[in-house]
Amino acid sequence: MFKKVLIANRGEIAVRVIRCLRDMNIQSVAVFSDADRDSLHVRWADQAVHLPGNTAQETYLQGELILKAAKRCGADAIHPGYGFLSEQTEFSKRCAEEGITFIGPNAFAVDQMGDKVTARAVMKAAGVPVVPGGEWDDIDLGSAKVEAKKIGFPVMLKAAAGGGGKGMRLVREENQFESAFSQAQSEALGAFGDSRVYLEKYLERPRHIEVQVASDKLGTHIHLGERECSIQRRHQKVIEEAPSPAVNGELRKRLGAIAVQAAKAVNYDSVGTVEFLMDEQGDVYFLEMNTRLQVEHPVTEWITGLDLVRMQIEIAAGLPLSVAQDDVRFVGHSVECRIYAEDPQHKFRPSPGLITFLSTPSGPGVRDDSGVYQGYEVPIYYDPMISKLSTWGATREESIARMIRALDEYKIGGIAHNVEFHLRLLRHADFQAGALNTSFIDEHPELFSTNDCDHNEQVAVIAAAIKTFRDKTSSAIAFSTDQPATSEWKSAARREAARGTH
Ligand code: MV4
Repeated sequence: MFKKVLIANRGEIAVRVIRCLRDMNIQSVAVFSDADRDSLHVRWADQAVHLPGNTAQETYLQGELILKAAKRCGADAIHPGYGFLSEQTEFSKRCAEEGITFIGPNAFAVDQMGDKVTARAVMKAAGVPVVPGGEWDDIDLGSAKVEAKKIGFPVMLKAAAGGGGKGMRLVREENQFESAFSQAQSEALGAFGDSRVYLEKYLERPRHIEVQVASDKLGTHIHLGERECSIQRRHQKVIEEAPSPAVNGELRKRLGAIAVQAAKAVNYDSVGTVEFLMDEQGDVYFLEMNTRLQVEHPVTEWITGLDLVRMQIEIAAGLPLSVAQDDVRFVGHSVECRIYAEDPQHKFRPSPGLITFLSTPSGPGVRDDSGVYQGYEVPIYYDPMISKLSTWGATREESIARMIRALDEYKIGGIAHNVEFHLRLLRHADFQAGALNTSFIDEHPELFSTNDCDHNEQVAVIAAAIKTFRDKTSSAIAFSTDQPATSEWKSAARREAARGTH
């Protein structure tokens, strides 16, 4: 096993990895930017190395500086977390050259899945259902239009080098196709240096369902069930849950088998996620594979009792998977809310700044993966996610009830945040009914109204407090005519003293 691991990341995920390393008796090395000098991951790590600068580009994306730090500290492995260098094969290859283990999948698998056209082709060949569509290296407009007509409008144009919602374009009608196609090509070239685009049948209001897989370096592949991630905003997930309310035992087996097929097809050898879209008929299609640990991994940990970071580290060290498919049991239900320092009332604009007060929830079935503390200043330079609150319950109803209780307990002062917004989502009848799709937030503007009972209740409580305060102070004033108000204790003590008793 590794002796010392460097975490090439920041915030809650760096803290999450450090906690696991402590559980495993492995030394940890943090790296930090100027803005992250006082961050939690720096405090928790056994060692920390400064990377000068503030932006991600200057710091957490500087592969060579990070490798140098790892070598200097004697780290034998690097954990990339998510984002930053986690899916950059140039970096993982450099780690190998320097004799440092990259805790993640092999570069071949990452590259195959990183190119969305290749991924589609590999998945098709492996018998995995993909969205009806087509992909080309170089195609003229006329032929592309013929293909689009065959698929049937609306269609979606996507950049081969894109993913995660970048470089997508919806084409509703045939007469818009030509301009959309050339625009998509030039946009793709500008954004990714690669003009290749592909075409898919556009699915209306799909659900986003993803399957967690784990594969070791000995060729064993298992799945750990699905997560429902349909509650998103601008391709940022907001709430995730496991299991999906739209997946029964039979579909879970089928999705799991497909995800394992996908992992096998690219010789996957780490923890990873196979994303699917489910249409309104309940049909599922492969979308993309994420070749990293994901933000929402805690909900899978809750229902399986497994530690996904530990699995990832053990796999990277060459150990066989610690569980067989038949040992994996799904118990109960879990929900996760991403707590962001952003203002839902103002188009979710980021709200960095000093956290003047913080009181976080706990108790039965509650977990808070946080990267902040009271007195911490949320920097302007990075993603404004400050914590992930997750709950477990025996049923979906229980995990939601616990989440509502936990959100009620969550008190954050000094910055705008989305705790109230989460409460409105969780209390929404359609959410509680499990009637979810990727347009949920856009199609429910009432989630943004401030004139709800929550607000009125707060006004009533504040009014009652003011009245009580006034009643008390006015009786105190009655004792001492034109003197300033004196406490009733002091007044009582003075009266007693005047009477000469003890
Ligand atoms: C789609 C789609 C509908 N039809 N593809 C968005 C993120 C990227 N990974 C793929 N995305 C979509 N692809 C077809 N053929 C709708 C989306 C989509 C979406 C997908 C998952 C979660 C949220 C989404 C929000 C808007 C659009």
